[in-house]
Amino acid sequence: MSDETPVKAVQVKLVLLGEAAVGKSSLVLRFCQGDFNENTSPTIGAAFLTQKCRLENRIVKFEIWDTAGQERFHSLAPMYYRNAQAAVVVYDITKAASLEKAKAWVKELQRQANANIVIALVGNKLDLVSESSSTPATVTPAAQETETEGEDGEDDSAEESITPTPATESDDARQVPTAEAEAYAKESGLLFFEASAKTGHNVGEIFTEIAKTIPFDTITPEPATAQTGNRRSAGNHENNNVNLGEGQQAKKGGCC
Ligand SMILES: Nc1nc2c(ncn2[C@@H]2O[C@H](COP(=O)(O)OP(=O)(O)O)[C@@H](O)[C@H]2O)c(=O)[nH]1
Ligand SMILES: [Mg+2]
Repeated sequence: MSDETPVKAVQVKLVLLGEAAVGKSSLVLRFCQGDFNENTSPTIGAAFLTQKCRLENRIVKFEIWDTAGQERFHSLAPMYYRNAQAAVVVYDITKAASLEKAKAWVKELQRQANANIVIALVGNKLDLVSESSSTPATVTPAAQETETEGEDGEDDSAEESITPTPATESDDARQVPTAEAEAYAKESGLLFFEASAKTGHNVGEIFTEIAKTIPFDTITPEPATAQTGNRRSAGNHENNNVNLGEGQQAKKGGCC
C-alpha cells in the first residue's frame, strides 16, 4: 500500500480540442483541481496544466494543453497536437453542432497528428440531461467489440448522415444520443465517454483510461522528479500552470 519507492513518471503530452464553450477548460479544472466554475472565461490561445495519474506500475504525468475553441485560434492547434500522445476531443451533448466540430477535429488529428495518438471523444455536460436519457456512460475502448449497428431498423440506404437528432425519449436538453456518438467513436477507433465537469462524473476515468491505452513502449520514461522542460503558458487563465505536487494530488477529480 504505502509504496514510497520512486516510480518512474512518464510524461504524456495531451491536447484538448473542441468547439468553444463545450467545457474543455472545465474538464481540466475538474481533473486537476477537483473544482468547477459556472462562469469561466474563454481560453485565449491555450492554457497549460499538469496532473499526475498513478497506474498500477507507473505514474503518468499529463502535460495538458487546453486549447481555445474559437475558429480564429484554429491555426494554432497543430502546435499543440503535434507530438501529442493523447487528445481529448470534447463536444457538448446538448449541442448537436458541437459533435460535428468534434468530428472535424478527429479527422484532422487522424490526418496530421502522431500516428499512435490516443483519442478520447468526450460528450460533456451530462448533468444537463435527464437521467432517462443518460446511459451508464461507460468507456468504449477502441478495440472493444460490441456490435451496435443502427439503432433503428431503418432500411433507408445511404450512410447515416449525422442528423441533429432531437433525441428519442423524454430527453429535454440532450441533442446528441449516446448511441450515435458511441457508434461514431467505435468506428473511428476512439475511446468514448459521456461526462460532466460540473459533477465530476467520469472525468477521472477519461484520463485513467487514456493512460492505460497509451503505447508506453514508444515513450521515454522520465524520473519521477523530473521537471517539465517546456513549461509555457499562453492563456488568460489564472491557473495556466496548475501543477499539483505529488503529495497533494486532488483525489476528487484526478486519477491519482
Ligand atoms: N452544466 C454544465 N456546465 C458546464 C459543464 N462544463 C462546462 N460548463 C459550463 O460551460 C461554459 C463553458 O465552459 P468552458 O470550460 O469555459 O468551455 P471551453 O470553452 O470548452 O473551455 C461555462 O459556463 C461552464 O461553467 C458541465 O459539465 N455541466
Ligand atoms: Mg476553455
